[in-house]
Amino acid sequence: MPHILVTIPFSHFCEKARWSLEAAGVPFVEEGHCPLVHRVAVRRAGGRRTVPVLAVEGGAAIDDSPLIVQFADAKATADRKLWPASGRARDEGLELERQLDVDFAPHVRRFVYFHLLPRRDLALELFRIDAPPREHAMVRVAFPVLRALMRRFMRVHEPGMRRSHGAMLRMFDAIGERLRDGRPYLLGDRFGAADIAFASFAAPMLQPPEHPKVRVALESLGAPYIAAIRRSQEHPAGLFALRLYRERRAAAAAPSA
Ligand SMILES: N[C@@H](CCC(=O)N[C@@H](CS)C(=O)NCC(=O)O)C(=O)O
Repeated sequence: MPHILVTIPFSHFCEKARWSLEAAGVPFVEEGHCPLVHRVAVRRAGGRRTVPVLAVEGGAAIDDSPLIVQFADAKATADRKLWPASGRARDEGLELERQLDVDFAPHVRRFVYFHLLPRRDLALELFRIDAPPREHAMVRVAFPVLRALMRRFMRVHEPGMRRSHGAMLRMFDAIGERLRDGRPYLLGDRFGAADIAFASFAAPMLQPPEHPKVRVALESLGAPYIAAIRRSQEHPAGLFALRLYRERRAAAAAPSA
């Protein structure tokens, strides 16, 4: 059996794991699920609660994206490594990843869910992506309950959304600042895991056309979300992430020679 990546396919944490495995050239099969129902699959795969979970062929489950990235990095050949081998650059990269995981990704998610969850049609369209049809049918029926639970678990409300918007913009500025010296990637000259993490987490605010799972017609999103996307797309950090999707995302997905 190959490695299996259990996901909620549209999730930005899952995109980070998927892109990392692909960039490292680690083959895997993805198993997508709908939100909340995913917990059954997560448990079955040996994880605790969240996706992504990588059920390693013949091994234990890895249920945290930084550890999945480290697994991918360990398997990668020298030309596809995701982290510098050692030293200051590696520590700096791991610290940046931690900041993105903690201080950025959850804020993007809360901002997006605040605008998305009132829209049953759109939310269900996203939940449908690569999910088992039976699961999606269940989620359709249970949508009002599911939505209430998601709002509660992620504290999706107006003041929270505003705080998250501020935190998100601060990270865009910090990333823009880091790139001001003209470096092509976050740690310098080499593309790697920090770039993948930022681009994956920023994707819901940028809607890059190269995203392997999510295709949303921008016009369907509602004015405040569209305005935030437009601003992000013009921000230096947004332009950087869009470039990574354009230049690196399809290449990562292509089977290695
Ligand atoms: N620290 C985890 C966080 C992953 C995470 O928050 N995953 C979300 C999807 S975006 C999740 O599974 N949420 C559902 C839940 O908490 O039940 C990682 O980096 O893998």
